[in-house]
Amino acid sequence: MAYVYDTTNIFARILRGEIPNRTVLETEHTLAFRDIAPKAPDHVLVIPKGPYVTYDHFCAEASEAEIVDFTRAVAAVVNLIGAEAHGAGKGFRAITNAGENGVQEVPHFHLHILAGRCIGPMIC
Ligand code: DGP
Repeated sequence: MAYVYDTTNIFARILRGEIPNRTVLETEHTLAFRDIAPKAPDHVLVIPKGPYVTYDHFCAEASEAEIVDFTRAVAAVVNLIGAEAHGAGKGFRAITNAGENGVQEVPHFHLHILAGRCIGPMIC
């Protein structure tokens, strides 16, 4: 599958420093920041710094270093928001929307981390 990355998307602009964000964590290959329209007390978006459109694009084309960095960053974010705000061990939901049927708004792969309250059985 050919993935076409739009360098004007809002997260690309955040990564270039053109738009401010509330950073939770930054590593060599990954940035985590608070969602502008939170759906839970803690709603963090974790994104790779590389130009990947969707989760499957990231899995197919990112380097092992990027994938490991991203995965560990997710765990670090979960720890950070759990410890800081709501007590560790309460749990969270991780969601990624991909493409038209996934109703993806921003075409740069991102994982939503939602925590701080019971999210319910499903989000759609
Ligand atoms: P999705 O539907 O999965 O593509 O969700 C995109 C999310 O991005 C949505 O929850 C709102 C968030 N978002 C959109 N624009 C901005 C922005 O400029 N800053 C931040 N922090 N979040 C944004």
